[in-house]
This record gives sequence, structure tokens and C-alpha cells, in this order.
Amino acid sequence: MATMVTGQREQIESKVQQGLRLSSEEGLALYQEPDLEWVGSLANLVRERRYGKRTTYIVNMHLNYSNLCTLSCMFCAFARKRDQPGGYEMSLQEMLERVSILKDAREPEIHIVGGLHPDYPYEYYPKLLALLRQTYPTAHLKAFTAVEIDYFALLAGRSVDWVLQDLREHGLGSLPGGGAEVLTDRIHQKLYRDKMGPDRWLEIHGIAHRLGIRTSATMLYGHIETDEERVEHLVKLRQLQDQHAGFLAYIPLRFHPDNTPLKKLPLRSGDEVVRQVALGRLMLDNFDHVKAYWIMSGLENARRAQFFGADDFDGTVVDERITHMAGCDTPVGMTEESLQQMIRESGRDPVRRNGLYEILN
Ligand code: V47
Repeated sequence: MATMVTGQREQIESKVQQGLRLSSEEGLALYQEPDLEWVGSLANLVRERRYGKRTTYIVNMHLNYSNLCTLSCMFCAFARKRDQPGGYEMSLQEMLERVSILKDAREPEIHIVGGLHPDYPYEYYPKLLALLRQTYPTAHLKAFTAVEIDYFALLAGRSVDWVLQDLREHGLGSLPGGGAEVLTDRIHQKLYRDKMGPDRWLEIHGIAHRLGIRTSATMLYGHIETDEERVEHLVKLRQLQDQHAGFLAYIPLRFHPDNTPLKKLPLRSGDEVVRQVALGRLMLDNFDHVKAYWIMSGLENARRAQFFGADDFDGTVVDERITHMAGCDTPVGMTEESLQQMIRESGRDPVRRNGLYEILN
């Protein structure tokens, strides 16, 4: 690992203390800094300055309506073609039954994501939202990645603007941050060539923000990306956020290699998990929230991440499939009480929020 040039450490520290924006070079230096605890302490400073000891969490569930997908991304263990074993489609009835677990929850979130289904017509998607909204009027529907939205526009023969507004009328609350992967042309070409590239992902989030639809942003790290590419990704998110401030949160996602074409790659360490969180907090000075997603990062790492810049712990997460099909061994969900206890035992104060990060008393 490279060491910092003389004075760079002091310079970074002083900028963080004053709340000044870090450059790409400084971001790269933080990725390569051997003293991880120091990097974490800077991120923690920013986090505690804004949120004190508070860690927010959400009562939520994932609804992965089908894994049939026309794409073939190298990092994905979830997708299936029609003729492959393991493909599934949930019926509307089955989805309503699964979601009924939230029926007494106050303002829960339903995170709805699927493959690019080969046959469903566009009308299926607003219908699904409308049904969920009708059955659970207080639920926040965080639904469909930018990749799905782009596909729906193709299916409907309409613009992305039109699709987003139509979905909002049927109950869409916000867009999740998936599908960003690593926003560089090299990673796009190597790992997800037939899916939309970085510019289009950013464009669709920009359109959503312009319409007043809030979104999240992720980065899928821990495969073949370089530190330079990670910085490029963060800077692109920061630039878009400067325009409309539409991102609610940043969520770094640890890559799980099992059952994917990249299965020979190792799962990245806990140190790497918390460094990604810290870099998100330090580089994304215009993002309010950085989320520890325990399903992908592992519980222990997510606990530690609360001291490396994360102010949010996601969530009760009933029934996640995308990572569990890639060999992830965390539980598929947690009760609200155990989530609160975990946050408390790690030295933070649990505070429940809704899908727009508003505090629920
Ligand atoms: O886009 C795919 C990633 C994403 C694997 O917005 C994998 O709040 C690890 O985006 N190993 C979907 N990751 C999940 C996602 C998400 C999760 C939690 C919260 C939010 C949010 C968004 O999962 C995909 C892709 O980047 N993914 N395969 C894998 N093998």
C-alpha cells in the first residue's frame, strides 16, 4: 500500500474537521491508508457531529417478485433463464401473503426488486404497486432499480419520465440504489456489458430527482474494481447529488462470489467492509445517510460500521434472496427487538425511521 505524501494526512484531517470537500486524490489516499482506525475515526467524527449516538433503522421486507431475467451479469447468482432450474415467479396472491407479515407494522418499507422478466407486460408493475398500496396504505414502496425502470420504458414504449410518474401514481415511494455496480466504463464492459451503463444509471436517477422522487445509491465492491474506480464511482454520485440533492442514502454492497461466474474470488474482509463505509461518509459530503446493510456485510461488520460512518442499520429485511443465492450466510431477517438490541449493545441508540428517513416516535 502507498503511504501518504508528506502533510497529506494533516491536510485531510483538517479538511474533515472544517467540513471541507475531499478531492479524488485524497479519497484514493484514504483507500490506501494502512491506518484504518484513523480513517474510521475521521468518518466517525463526521457521523457523530451530525447524529450523535443515534443509529436509525427500518422495519422492512424484500419482495423479489421473480428471478427470471433477460440479462447475464457476471456477479449475479440470482437470475435464471426460463429453461434453467431454480427460476421462479411469485403470484400476486403469494406476494400478498408474504407481505402480510407487516400488516401491523407502522410505516414499514417494502423493497421490491426483480430480474428483467422476459414476458411480463408493463402493466404488471403498476398493478403490483397498486395492489400493495391498497392492501398496506402506510407502507413505503421502495421499488424497481434504474435498470428495471429503463426496461419498463422500453416495454411501455414511453419515456422514463412518463414511467416514473405513472408508477408514482400507483404507489411508488422511492427507487432503491441497485444496478449501479461500479460506475465506470471498464467494469461495465467486463462485468455487466448487456445491462445499462454508468451514464444511463445516473441519468435515470437524475430524472427521478428532478421529478421529486427520492432514490438511493449503491456500489457493489469486492470483485475486480480498483481503488481508482471506487473513487470515480463516489465522485460521480457526489456530482449528481450536487445537482438535485435527490439521493437519500449511500449503501456499499459487499460482493458475494458463490454461485456466480466470479466464484473463485475471495469474500472481502471485515476491514474492507468498514473502510467502504468510511469512504462513503468522507467522500459523499452531500449525502445525509450512509447505511450499513448487514445482510451483505455480515452482522458483526455492520455493528462495527456504526463507528466508521454509518448512521443507519438496514433493517429487519424479511426474505432477502439476491445475496442469499450467492452464498451469503447471514439470516434472511431479524425481529425489530433483536435489531434494537444489537444497535444498543454496540453502543448506539436505536431510533426507528420510515422509508424517507423521517423519525418515527
Ligand atoms: O444491484 C447482485 C447486488 C444489488 C450480488 O437501495 C450482489 O436501500 C452481492 O441494490 N453479491 C441489489 N451483491 C440490492 C440492492 C440494495 C440492497 C439493500 C438496500 C438497498 C437500498 C439496495 O445487489 C444489485 C447488485 O449490485 N448484487 N449480485 C452478489 N452476488
